[in-house]
Amino acid sequence: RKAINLADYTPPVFLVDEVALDFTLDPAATIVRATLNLRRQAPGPLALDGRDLELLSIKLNGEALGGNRYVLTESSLTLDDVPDVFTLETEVKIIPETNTELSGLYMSGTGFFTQCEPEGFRKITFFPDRPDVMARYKVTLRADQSKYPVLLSNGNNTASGAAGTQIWATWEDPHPKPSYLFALVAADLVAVKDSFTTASGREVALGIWVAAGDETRCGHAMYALKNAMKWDEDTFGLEYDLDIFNIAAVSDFNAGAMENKGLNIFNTAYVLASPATATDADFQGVERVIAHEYFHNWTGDRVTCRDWFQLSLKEGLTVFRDQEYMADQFSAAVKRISDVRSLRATQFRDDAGPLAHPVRPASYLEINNFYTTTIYEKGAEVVRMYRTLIGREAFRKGMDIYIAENDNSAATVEDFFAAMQAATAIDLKQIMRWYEQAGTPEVSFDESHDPAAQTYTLTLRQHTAPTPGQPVKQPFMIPVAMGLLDATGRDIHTETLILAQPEQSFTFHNISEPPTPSLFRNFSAPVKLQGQSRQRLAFLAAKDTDLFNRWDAMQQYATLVLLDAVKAHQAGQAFALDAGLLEAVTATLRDAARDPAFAAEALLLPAETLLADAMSIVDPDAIRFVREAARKALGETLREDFFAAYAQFAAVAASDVSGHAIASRALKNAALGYLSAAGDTTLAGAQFLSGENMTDTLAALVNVAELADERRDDAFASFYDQWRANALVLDKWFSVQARAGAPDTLARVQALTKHKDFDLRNPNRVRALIGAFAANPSKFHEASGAGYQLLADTIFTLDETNPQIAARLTTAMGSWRRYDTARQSLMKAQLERILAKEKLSPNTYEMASKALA
Ligand code: B3K
Ligand code: ZN
Repeated sequence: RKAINLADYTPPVFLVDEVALDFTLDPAATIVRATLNLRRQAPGPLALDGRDLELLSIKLNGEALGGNRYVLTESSLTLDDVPDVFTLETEVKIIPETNTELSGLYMSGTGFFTQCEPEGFRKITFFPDRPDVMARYKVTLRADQSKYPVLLSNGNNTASGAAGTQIWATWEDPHPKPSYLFALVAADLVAVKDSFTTASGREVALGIWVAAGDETRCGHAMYALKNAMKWDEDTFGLEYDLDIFNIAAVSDFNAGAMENKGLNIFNTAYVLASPATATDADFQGVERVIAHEYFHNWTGDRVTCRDWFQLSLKEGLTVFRDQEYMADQFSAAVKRISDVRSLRATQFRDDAGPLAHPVRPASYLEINNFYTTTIYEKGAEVVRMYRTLIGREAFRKGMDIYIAENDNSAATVEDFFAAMQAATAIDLKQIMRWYEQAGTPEVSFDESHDPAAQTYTLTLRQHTAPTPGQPVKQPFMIPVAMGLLDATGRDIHTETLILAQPEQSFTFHNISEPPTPSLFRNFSAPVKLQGQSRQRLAFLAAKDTDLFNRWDAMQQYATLVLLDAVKAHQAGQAFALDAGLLEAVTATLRDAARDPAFAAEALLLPAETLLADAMSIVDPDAIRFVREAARKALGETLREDFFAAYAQFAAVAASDVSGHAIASRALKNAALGYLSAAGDTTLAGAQFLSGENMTDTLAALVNVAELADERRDDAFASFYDQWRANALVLDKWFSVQARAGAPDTLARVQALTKHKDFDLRNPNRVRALIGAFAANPSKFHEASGAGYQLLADTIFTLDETNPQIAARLTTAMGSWRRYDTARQSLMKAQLERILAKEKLSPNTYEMASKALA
């Protein structure tokens, strides 16, 4: 198992200018004929990647080659003696129906689909399967008309025809692209069609291809696509560059979606949505992912990555773009709050454990393991910091330069840096450390006020703990968007400071009274701010003009209070509700009508996982006990207010998915959660029964799931009866049960792994049951270790069919060192058991071995 290192990068020996592919599609034996026009760039042999390919014939400039002219291994085809410019033709056989990895060409439901990023193309044909080889593609597909009437690939459909029972179609993509952006679909699908006129007046034909019957659930995806196309024109001046844009939905998919040029392939979960079947969060997920993949057309496809170490160059930037898009649709503050909530829950956690890696890793065994929240979400934070540091105008200029300078080429993080640097006079050099060093900086502060001089001095310090392979950290360049508040909560000064040294002092003049600083407004850097007193937090929670920091102060306050309660509980003391927390929740609730979306976020207590991350030895049972006790106490104390809020926000139509309706439901369901925690379960039961809206039905079910009695069992039985035929809704049925805090959750999950609708071959189903269970903060960590055993058993079996998903599940045990010694040894034993498995995939090997290191 050999590591690939960034430092070893060498440019390709041969480039491919054009490639013609001809597919005769058959589940058991697909024939792929490839014609490559190759051009030498450097001395050396021609080495092509290829896996699971049966080579049938090979020709160089039209002449058939004998076995003595090439060397074939498990993963490559090498030709030593080749000219500088030539044509290579290969013919291979592949077997889509046995491809369970869902990488390359595979079968799902009604047909053939591909997933080539990052290294799936080498399972289709012999090719230099690396993103810095960009070629123009001409693709012909041939298939049985009765089974696969729809034939799609990248670019434009230039010819089609029929021959007997077969049909064929030729697609040509005028834009050079890396092999990972190749795609084909051959299936029995129907299209929802529309069109979009670009800013310069070109007409683009839009198609969303789904299984018959699903057309009624494509409206939101189509709306989002057109909206995103317009937004990218308005915001970044980026126009779509082909005459056709197709999206095809597939139910077996490892990721959320894929940005193949002109032919995005989507997990059905991010296409299909109707108010009866999808929650408001699902609707937002569809919109976000549709926008994200569309935005890749420029940041990913037109400008791609030189190598996979640069993955964040396209992913971090495109996540930033989709975040900005979503912020422009609803409430920017609420969007920021929910993004930061998940960054802290996932990326901060990874950054603090054995799997921590920089935004640009220096080394990997298996690139599929690096599609992480660090590459994506922390990468987006780095892009955001560029903008915070240089300002919106310069950032837009930097984007224009980046696109213009790197169009139709494979770029690096340095190219992005150079474009931004060219747009500003601020020296950005030190920002590169965010790409190179892993770990979450901790920032602390001291302050002093001099009444005579009327100055206020703020001293900021940064420190970053060691991460694997990086014992000593250099200081980061940290933008600190801040304000100084007077005693009434008014801003007396606002500024963005730059903290670039281990310690730096900033003096502010004309400050007559000691102010209250509000630091890292709108989360201006992915750091942990330490040392805020409760009193300060309570003041900021009530007064800060920055909505994000108001929310954050309340979360930090609640975290401190709940962590104290955990200590008290561990010491055998009874739970007592903190008066300040009660006051803050009361104020939020009574003021909810002003901004219900914000209030719904502010009413949520910090997640169990966040509390866990703040403890030196995680006590999952105490955390759960305390958090539930707090919810119950708040629900009981504020019963009248929660009932009033529930009633006040209940009046929205089931079919309404406007921002206003989403916010109202969020607030109503937050109230429902507290009332259920306080024992008022009839409300949840009634809401479950009356549901015509999946957000409401599911919110009710989540509360009913906590009751370990027949009310729960009846609800799940009736939900199952109603939705058994709808895979995406059935996923929710599995996942709510796996996430429940009820005492019998583990046993129920064990039973569900044997359910007839549980299917290890379907990644959505695996994530819905096993992924959700592994994220259940208390039940997965049940002291017996049976939860770990269940996860490891799944990984064991899954590794043989789908190593990508198996490796992903393994990360759930990455934080094993944070638990008590008993749980530590139980998790460690399972990781060791996985590692000892015969024929373990490199994917899972990398995650298990790094977790144990
Ligand atoms: N680029 C794809 C992810 C591919 C995942 C490969 N394991 C989707 C996206 O980020 O837009
Ligand atoms: Zn992406």
